[in-house]
Parts: sequence; structure tokens; C-alpha cells
Amino acid sequence: MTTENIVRLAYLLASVLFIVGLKGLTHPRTAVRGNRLSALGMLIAVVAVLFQYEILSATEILIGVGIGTVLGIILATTVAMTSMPELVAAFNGFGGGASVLVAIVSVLPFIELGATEFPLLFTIPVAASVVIGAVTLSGSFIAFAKLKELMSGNPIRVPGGPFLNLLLLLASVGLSAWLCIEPNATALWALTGVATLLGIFLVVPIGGADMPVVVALLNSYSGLAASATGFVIGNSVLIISGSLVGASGLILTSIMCKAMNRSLPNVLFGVMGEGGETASADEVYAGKVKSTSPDEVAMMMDGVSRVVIVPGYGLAVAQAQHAIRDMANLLGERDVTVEYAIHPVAGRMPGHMNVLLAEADVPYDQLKEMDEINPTMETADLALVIGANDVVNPLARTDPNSPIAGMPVIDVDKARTVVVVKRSLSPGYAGIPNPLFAADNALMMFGDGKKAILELVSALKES
Ligand code: TAP
Repeated sequence: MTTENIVRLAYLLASVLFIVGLKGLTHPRTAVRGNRLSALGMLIAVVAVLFQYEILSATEILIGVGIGTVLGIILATTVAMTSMPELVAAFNGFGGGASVLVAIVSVLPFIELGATEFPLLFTIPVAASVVIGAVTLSGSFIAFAKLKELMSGNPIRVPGGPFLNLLLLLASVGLSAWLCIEPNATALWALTGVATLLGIFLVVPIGGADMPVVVALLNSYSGLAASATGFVIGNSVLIISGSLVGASGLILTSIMCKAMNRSLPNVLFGVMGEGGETASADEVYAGKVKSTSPDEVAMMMDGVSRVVIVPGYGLAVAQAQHAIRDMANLLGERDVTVEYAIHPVAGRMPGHMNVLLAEADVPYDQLKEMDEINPTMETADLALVIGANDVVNPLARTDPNSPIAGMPVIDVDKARTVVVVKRSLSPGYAGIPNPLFAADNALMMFGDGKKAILELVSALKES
């Protein structure tokens, strides 16, 4: 078999592994295997590319793979679960940057040698790689800076606002046309600069709290840029993998928007919390909030047969997943049915709760999606809400003026008793009070999520 055929076969194998890997990611039980298969596909693709283009020797490839593996292990084991979105943002940025660089080096040397005739089938993907890649690069690093709080996470109003962006978009289209029809270095560099500015000004006005949606969208862009780069260098595996990333990123963005009952334009150009008048915290809570203690909750748990645990962002902040699993195991030993109700946007990134609970070895069959658990909420003896707020706020159902009106929520208020574990009555991401905390059947167990649940575990062991 010729080297070319081996490389083609490797590309085919890598593409199949990407697709099978993605399929694995559709269920928590198969997600880890799916991830490994995709990573193997990527390794095969990278090695095949290096052989195909004879860029590096086998030893150099192995050294590169070794360095990448060490860096990957360090990053994966040291990054805090709460910092995942910014890590993904940085990865997207690097992906976009790589597309821009590959597109530039594919065309610039020829321009400098005086070439003027390029087929449109080459220059169009070059322009697309540069525009989408540069927007992804700068937009992702602004998202990274906002999430890491290196710059204000609040929406920043840019003078000129949408008009400036429209101007930059039109300039990108004009420069792209110039580059495609009459390839030259000035158009190439100007396009890179304008698209970089466009990425910055598109993301700067968006609030830090909406960044996960933006990161998912930029992830999709990084895939589209990679796919365009695949056309530039005639590499099929890059076209396939880029399209897969582009499509899955777009699907994810749409799922996140739907789960928040917001449209993508509202996320990109609106501000979360811009609803009508809603009641103030004083009006909602005054004199109606009842607090409880771990000992009391342990006593309550004595007579229950079904407990639904609702994890939220605070569970991730407190890192309470192991404590909660221990508590669930204790209840399981007493023949109590324990289920976890997972809201699609609980936490700050897609699948946040699934990842945390999987890390603590919570059995997958105990994880229930919102749509599955809601119709059964009335038969739950106890709903234990840990560090969740917006995703259990009944205002979404009852107040059409609320900024979260229409957002599907987990109906914990319908359970016989609700215990909410959080440190105070502070609002969640949407910044609005939650009448659940003042409901007749609700009790607040104030404290850090992990500490409170560890105390509950001790109380359960003693009871
Ligand atoms: P939030 O509504 O943000 O509420 C989290 C609660 O956790 C806070 O009220 C906070 O109250 C509590 N908390 C923080 N640290 C804690 C600790 N150490 N121990 C105990 N509690 C702690 O979270 P949620 O219910 O998970 O909802 C997620 C929100 O994020 C939604 O509004 C969603 O639209 C938005 N969002 C999510 C995503 C994705 S993809 N997941 C993307 C964009 C936006 P205290 O300060 O009183 O403790």
C-alpha cells in the first residue's frame, strides 16, 4: 500500500472515530468512552497529517505527542470544575488562531513571489478561514477574560454599538471580496485586522453570565474556520472534523438558548435581566422564610420513601458532589428512592451537573432529566435543592414579567417538603428573588453546600 493510501485510510478511520465518539457523548454512561475514541481519532489524524506532509520526523512527532499529553494531563487534573468554561474558551481561541495562521501561510508566500492568479475555490476558503478564525480568536479571548474576571463581566456598552459591528462586518465582506478577486497582502492583513476587531466588539457588550452560550457559539465558529482551512489545504479530515464541531456547537447553542427560553439574538444583543417590573427581595421574603438545621433534616429523612436532589451552580462552587453521594448512599441503605433532577442549564456550562456527579460516581440511572422528573414531583416526599436557584424558581411559570418567564424549571415547589441548601438569600445568575424560599412547604438550610451536607451525613449516621 502506498503512503498516500495509508494516510487516506487513517483519515477515514479518524473520521469514523470522531462520529462514533460524538454518539458516545449523547449519554453520560458512554461519554467517557466517546471522549477517548474521539481523542484516539484525533491522534491518528495528527500523525497521518504529519506523515502526509512530511513536516516532521517520527522522533519529532513522538516528542510533540509526549509534550501535548503531559500538558493535557496537567490541564485536565488541575483546572477547577468551575473554570471549565474559560478553558474551553481558550481552546476555541487557539483553534480559530490556528485556522487564521494556516490560511495566511497558504497564500502569503505565493503572493510575495508575485503570483496573481488564484482559483476562487482556493481564495474563498482562505477569506472564510481568516474572517471566521480571527473572530473566533479575539472573541474567545474576550470571553476568557470575562470569565476569568480579568475584565468586567458586566455588559460593556461600546460607542456605536451594533452600527460599529455592522460597519466592521461590511468591511470584512468588502475585504474578503477584494482578497478573492485580486489576492494581495494588503487585503489579507487588513481582513485579519478588521475581523479581529469584529470578534472583540461582538463579545465585549455581552455579560459574563451569558458567556457559556457565547463560548458554545464560538466553538461552532472554530469548527467552521477549521473546515474552511481544510478546503484551503485540501485536507479531508479537517473538513469533516471542522464540520462536526461547527454543527454540534450550533446544536448545543440552540439547546442552551431553548433551556433558558431565550433567543440567540437576545443573548448576543440583549441583556439578561431586562424584563419588566418584578417584586423586590423584601416583598418576597419578609417574615416568610423558615430556616432549618442538618439535625432537623436528618429527622425529616427518617420517614421518607422518595427524595429528589436538585443540584445547581452552588454545588460546583462548594464541591459538594462527593458529600451528596455519601448522603444518597445512606438513604439508599434505608430503602429510600433517591433521584437527581438535572436541569439542562444548571451550573455554568452544558452538562455541568452530569460531569460533577459522574466524578463522584453517582449511578447514572439515578440521574433524571427535567422533563422526566417534573410530572412525578408531586409524589416526592422531599426535594433537596443544593446550590440551585434560578432553575427551581417558580416565577418562571407564574410571572410573565419575570426575566426568566417561560424558562422551563424543575417544579420542586410541588414536592411535599422542600429543603434548600445555600449560604444566604442572595439571588442566582438571573439576579431575581425566588419565592420558593418563602413557600409554606420550604425550609432553608443556610450554609456552604459541602459543609451543610457533611453535617447532614453525620446527623443521618447518628439518627
Ligand atoms: P444560580 O441560579 O446561579 O444559583 C446558584 C446559587 O448557588 C446561588 O443563589 C448561591 O446562593 C448558591 N451558592 C453559591 N455558592 C454556594 C456554596 N458554596 N454553597 C451553597 N450554595 C452556594 O444557579 P442554577 O440554579 O444552577 O442556575 C444556573 C443559571 O445559570 C441559570 O439562570 C442559567 O440560565 C444560567 N446559565 C447557565 C448556563 C449553562 S450552560 N449551565 C449557561 C448560561 C447561563 P448563595 O450565594 O446564597 O449561597
